[in-house]
Amino acid sequence: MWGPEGGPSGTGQAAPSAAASTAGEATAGTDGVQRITVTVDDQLRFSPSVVRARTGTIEFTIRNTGATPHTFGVLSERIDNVNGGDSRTLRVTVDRPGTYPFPCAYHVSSGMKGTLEVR
Ligand SMILES: [Cu+2]
Repeated sequence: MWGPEGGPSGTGQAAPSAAASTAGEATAGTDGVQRITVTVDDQLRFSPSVVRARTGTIEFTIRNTGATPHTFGVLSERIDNVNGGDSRTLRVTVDRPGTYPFPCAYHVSSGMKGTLEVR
């Protein structure tokens, strides 16, 4: 039985899997490296799930605030494992504008995949 706010036409909260994708912009430091922190947790998604950057070197910090381990891979670079509570960094240099997926190898079949958009 649906609660007072539930049901298909209810006004209750959306299911976690229906969470909208979020976008973030990598910010260039004085050294020219563009940096962004991507948070992962037990929701099996990247936040932000869309990372925007310019061509050049991009440094991702993957911060796992949950308990579930994840991986992070983009182009030919990869962090094999980020345990709960850990942070790991990965640098990648992108020469060409384009759209590059960054899946979690453990959970890509559950939809855990983000996108790097390079312009
Ligand atoms: Cu994962």
